[in-house]
Amino acid sequence: VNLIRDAVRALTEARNILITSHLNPDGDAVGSLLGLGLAMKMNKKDVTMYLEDPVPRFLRFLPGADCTVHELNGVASFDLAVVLDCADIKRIGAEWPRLKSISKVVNIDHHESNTGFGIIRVVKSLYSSTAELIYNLLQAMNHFPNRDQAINLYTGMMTDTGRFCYGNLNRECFMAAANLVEAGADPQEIASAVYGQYHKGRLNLLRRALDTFEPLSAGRIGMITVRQEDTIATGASGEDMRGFVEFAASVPGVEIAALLHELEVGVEVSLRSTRSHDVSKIARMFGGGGHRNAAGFWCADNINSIKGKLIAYLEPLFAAHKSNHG
Ligand SMILES: [Mn+2]
Repeated sequence: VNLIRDAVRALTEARNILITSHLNPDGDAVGSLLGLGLAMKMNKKDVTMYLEDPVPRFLRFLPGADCTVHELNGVASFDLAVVLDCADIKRIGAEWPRLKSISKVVNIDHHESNTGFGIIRVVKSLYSSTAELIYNLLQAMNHFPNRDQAINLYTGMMTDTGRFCYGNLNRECFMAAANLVEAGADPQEIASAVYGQYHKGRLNLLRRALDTFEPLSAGRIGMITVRQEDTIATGASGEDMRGFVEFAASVPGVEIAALLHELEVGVEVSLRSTRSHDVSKIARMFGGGGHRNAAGFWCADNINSIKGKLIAYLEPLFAAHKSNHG
């Protein structure tokens, strides 16, 4: 079944297209939204690029970022909605019920846990990123990305592969990235815009965060904790914590890394797996989601109670895996 062909037909036939992605948007959400949105605008479509949350500061360099809208009130009706990078339609936020009134919903995603919403589903969990899927979709439309579109798609691929380091990479992914570079995406410029943003507050926050590193369960869990007082004292924000959990994951012996970020209400938990453990399963247990190697969830508990629950959940998993370590 060529589902990409169905999506191509729907996009070709549509006139008013709503394109959207998830809350707390990351590089793949914004990059694939803008990559597809700008390409459809070029194809003379009426395009609304909607995100409930604002584009985070580190992604505002992306061409078209200022064309995103953050509310749908008063916006005309749509004959097609494209939902990107969302395992569940509710991930787009409060406006999700509005999509029921749109005759065609296309679901384009690479989460293994995708619920299968939408009349057309391009859900391929082997892909590095939704941006890579969009690249393939555009190819199937005989649309070769221009520079602005290439920058967006390249950014989506780069961020969802941890700067081309994770296990979700293959030849096709690098070939797509190479073609995007040829179309005008500058790897150095993009990497420096996304990752070269350690302002003083963020550096201070990182120092505090690293100080909290704790090896738990005989070093198989690496935990980093950021409390509210740390963000307040350093003037840093939630997006400044991106990448922190990777430091815990890079400690030898750590199989699962966790970053616990205390919010005004509850705690946001980011998980990374460096081996065979599937952290998306753990995240789903706590009402969140993600991928095998990177996932997350929000929990109403306090830090100590979440820590206890995580350890209680993980220790039996480690016991089951013991034989692998001789
Ligand atoms: Mn993604």
